[in-house]
Amino acid sequence: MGLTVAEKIIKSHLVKGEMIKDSEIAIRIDQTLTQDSTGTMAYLQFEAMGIPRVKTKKSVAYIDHNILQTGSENADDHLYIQTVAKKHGIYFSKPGNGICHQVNLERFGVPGNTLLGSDSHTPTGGGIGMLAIGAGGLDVAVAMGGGEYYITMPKIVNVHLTGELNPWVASKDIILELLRRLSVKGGVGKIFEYTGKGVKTLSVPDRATITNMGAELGATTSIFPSDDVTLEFLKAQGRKKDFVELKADKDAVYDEVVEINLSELEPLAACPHSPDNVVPVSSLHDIKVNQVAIGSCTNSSLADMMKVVKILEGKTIAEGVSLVIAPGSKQVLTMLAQNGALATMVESGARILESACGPCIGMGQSPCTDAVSLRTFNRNFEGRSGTVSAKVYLISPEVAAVSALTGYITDPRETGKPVSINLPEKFLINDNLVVPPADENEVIEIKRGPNIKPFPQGKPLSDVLEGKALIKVVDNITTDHIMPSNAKLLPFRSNVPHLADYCLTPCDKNFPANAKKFGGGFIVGGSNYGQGSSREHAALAPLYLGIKAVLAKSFARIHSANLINNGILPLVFENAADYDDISEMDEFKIENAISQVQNGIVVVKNLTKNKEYKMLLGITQRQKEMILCGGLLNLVKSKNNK
Ligand code: MIC
Ligand code: SF4
Repeated sequence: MGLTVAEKIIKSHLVKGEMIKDSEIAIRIDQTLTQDSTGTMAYLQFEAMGIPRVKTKKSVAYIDHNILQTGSENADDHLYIQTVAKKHGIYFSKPGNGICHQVNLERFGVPGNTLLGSDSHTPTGGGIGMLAIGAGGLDVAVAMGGGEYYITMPKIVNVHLTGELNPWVASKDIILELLRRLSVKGGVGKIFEYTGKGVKTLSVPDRATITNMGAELGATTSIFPSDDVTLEFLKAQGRKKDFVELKADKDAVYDEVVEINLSELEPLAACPHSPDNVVPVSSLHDIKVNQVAIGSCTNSSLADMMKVVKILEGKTIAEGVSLVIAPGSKQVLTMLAQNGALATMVESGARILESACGPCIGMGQSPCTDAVSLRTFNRNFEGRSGTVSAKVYLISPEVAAVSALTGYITDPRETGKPVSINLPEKFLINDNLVVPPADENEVIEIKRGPNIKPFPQGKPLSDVLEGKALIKVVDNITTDHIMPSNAKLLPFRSNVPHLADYCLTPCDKNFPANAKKFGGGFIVGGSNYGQGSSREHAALAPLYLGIKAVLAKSFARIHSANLINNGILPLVFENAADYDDISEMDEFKIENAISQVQNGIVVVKNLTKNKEYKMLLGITQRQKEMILCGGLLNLVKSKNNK
């Protein structure tokens, strides 16, 4: 039987298990990436493992999230990451060099390699045929130390592309169409592999937009084959030597097929407050726009920027609009400066931001109260922009630029002749903001600012777990709810005790205080609990607050792994109706927890209601061991001691 592209990469990296769907496998990791908002914690954990030097082919530490320096915290954390990277064999991408996923694609990604990143949008690398997966910081730390990465062997979905995009329709519309059809839960346990004649009509940045936002489907990752288009891209980046061809065998077997005829697509928008709330842009006309933001790891390539420039050329943005643009990397920004495009942007009225995540993670540029904000980004969860009442729509760069000019959400097809761009054959290559690691015997002092606090570590599982249902939340709760991120909180990513006071506060502002008052307890969630970001803080803050288990209808992949890595039980209702039965502050008790965990079925007694709930612990033997000893770090340490 033939293999798909994803299966070929998994097969060549398989260290444990068999490629049987739904069974646990472990793969070898070639490259890792971290960014600063998850990286500080990942490197503290790496240090705690006591491994002197990374064992990967390449590990890169990026600075792109925590770039507003309104106090010393972020700068201190950056210095910590820079020195820890230098010491342990990690390349350091300085602030200003760009967004991790954009830079990794341009400068480091290698088709056929595996990449593990402490950021949920790591699958961007699938745009050049990498098997690129997002994970919690601790998993990335283990991979840096040469440890394997465990996943459940995913189902492989064939997204079969035919036809060709019409003018004004963008690759963003392809992934929005998938989100419209499949929802934010539709990709759980799956890899989306793109095939068909439509593939060759898409450039590498187009492909990367799609694999990037595949994260919003809840997918393990997404991947394109590596073909002539990939070769051209790598040549333009002076990296022809990194090219290998990768294609699925003719008789490859996929678990599911999704057909998309590119010629039938139209400009789409994800409406507030979920990336799968997708409608045609044409249905949204007459909606007045306050802010347009162009950039993020989804849409900040040179191609995206040049399309925007062509639309803005010689025009002025609408009176009521603030337009902000963040080119994705130093390479993109320098090329825009050199070819004059930057001047065109500025002349039209755009405000140029540093090459970083910026407004995507609420690091500045929060819009006004009740604003309509159009963003080329990938997430529009409520409050993520920093303005709780803002209504964020996710759209393509074309829709963004056209709407910035009209002041209303505008279908660009109404505006006349489409723009066309020509990209240079050679991109500007200057990696002078990438600091290489030190030689092995060089002595490096690690600089730790006062903001770096010890992180909470799990304890071996007690045999009896007791406490209250401290909070009960609805379906699709995101990690932005569990551990909010914004300009005020991001500087504290290395200070879990501080962050814990904000845990789940968008759902219930009293949650942290109640957790402290009652000495910990339980969280009750709906389905797809913990979707979104990879931030391990969404497990570390509950751990700090004494949370013993989360009872939910289902979990998002990365968050569930983060809970287990930190010794918190992710329990799934066998009977979803039991969820309805629970009231906040009900008293729970789990007896014989150790043997129940070993058996994979845990009975939770609701002492208040005099009921019992059968909960499933669908985790592997290895994960059970982790829970029993209080998390991955304890497990690694106990193995190292042996
Ligand atoms: C995000 O897009 O939510 C982030 C910020 O990049 C996160 C990482 C984080 O929370 O630090 C992600 O996607 O993993
Ligand atoms: Fe940064 Fe936004 Fe991409 Fe997350 S989604 S990595 S915050 S640009």
